[in-house]
Amino acid sequence: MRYPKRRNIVWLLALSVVLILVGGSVVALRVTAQPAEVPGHGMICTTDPTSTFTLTTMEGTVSTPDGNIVYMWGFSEDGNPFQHPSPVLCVNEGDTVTIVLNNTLSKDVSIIFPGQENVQANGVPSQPQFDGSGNLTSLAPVAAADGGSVTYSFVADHPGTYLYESGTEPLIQVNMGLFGALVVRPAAHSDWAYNETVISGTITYTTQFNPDAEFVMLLSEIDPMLHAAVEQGLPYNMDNYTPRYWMINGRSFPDTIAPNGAAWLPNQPYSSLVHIYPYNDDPGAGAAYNPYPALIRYLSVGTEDYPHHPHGNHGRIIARDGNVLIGSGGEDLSYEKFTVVVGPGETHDELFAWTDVEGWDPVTNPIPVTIPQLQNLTFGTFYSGSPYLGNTDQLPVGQQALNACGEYYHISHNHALQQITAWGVVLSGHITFTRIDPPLPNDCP
Ligand SMILES: [Cu+2]
Repeated sequence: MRYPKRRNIVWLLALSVVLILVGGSVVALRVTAQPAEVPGHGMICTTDPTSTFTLTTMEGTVSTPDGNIVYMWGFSEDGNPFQHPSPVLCVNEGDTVTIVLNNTLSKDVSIIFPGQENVQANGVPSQPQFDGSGNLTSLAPVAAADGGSVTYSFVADHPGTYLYESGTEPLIQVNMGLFGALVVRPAAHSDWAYNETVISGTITYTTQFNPDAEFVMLLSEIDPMLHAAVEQGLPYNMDNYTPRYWMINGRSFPDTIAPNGAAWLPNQPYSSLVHIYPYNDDPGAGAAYNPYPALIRYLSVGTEDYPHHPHGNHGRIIARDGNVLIGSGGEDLSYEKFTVVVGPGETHDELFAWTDVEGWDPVTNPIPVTIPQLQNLTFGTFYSGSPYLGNTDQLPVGQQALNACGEYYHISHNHALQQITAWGVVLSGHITFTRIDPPLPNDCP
């Protein structure tokens, strides 16, 4: 899944038309118009054959679900317009990664790459910067304000999920949006998260995942008063720092579940809907055979722990901060978790599969309770009218239905409930959904 490095009108129009036609949700969505495929959901990688990226600092705005517009900064790649968050850069283990930072802002900016070793800046080791009085001014050499440039490079030695972010006034600049995700894929297995195999008794454990089900959850927060002060060039007392918005991949719920590239979110291209279908390890199951889990890459640039919990099934944490969870003797240290607590600056990789444990079926295995009559039910717009996966049924007259094909939806959210708000509006912020489609083949859009 590659993100086109140069967008054009034709591509955007074609995407808009396709998104409208399919109602916006979509494992099967494949944009055939040039220049590249853009899936409706799932991680969108920005790649380059030589792993060379030109990041330019940009000003822009994002919209929030309470109707607000917030001034932001961001890194845009290769002449693209402002986007938030900055692009997901994907490289392969062993690549020499080159990042050319061009700074258009009126403040010095730098980039740090937590987890990468021997980072060079303009050919010399990237190190913290100090002024003449010995005060720390930046965690890395800067691209000077108003047109400066600096080139960072490193060898991506370790597969994993990492951040890249501003190392200059990071409390302000990261909150302003100068951050993104960096994914390093194992050289030998692009569909494994890490190289290692663990054999524990009769169980062989690898980090192989379904490449059509790879997701990023980049968690962040915004203090809009800080952003207003920066926009107006005014000082801001960071003692007053108060986040009001919480974002996943740069959007607050319900925008989080809109597709990648949604036309009404022109600067916020990344969906965070986890769109999967049931786990099935029976090789005789035909198209329903789905033996590899989804991979969800959690990252946080917030200022406090975010206890994120996907409902429906536990996930298996396989790595933290780019370190696969294997002991020194090769033992499997991965663990199942209901709530993934992602601390500031951390990354957690999770394998996630939805298993149809009970296998309820209206004919062969009906639910052993009487379903109340229609007029005695209340339900949300994502209910299909039937409790059975893949079935749709009658809804009350006038009920709006956003369910497409009898799929299930599970909420997936931050359990610090004050953070599922948008400046006081409840049920926003750090919420997204897991969408489980009926097994393939299905007629889901
Ligand atoms: Cu919950």
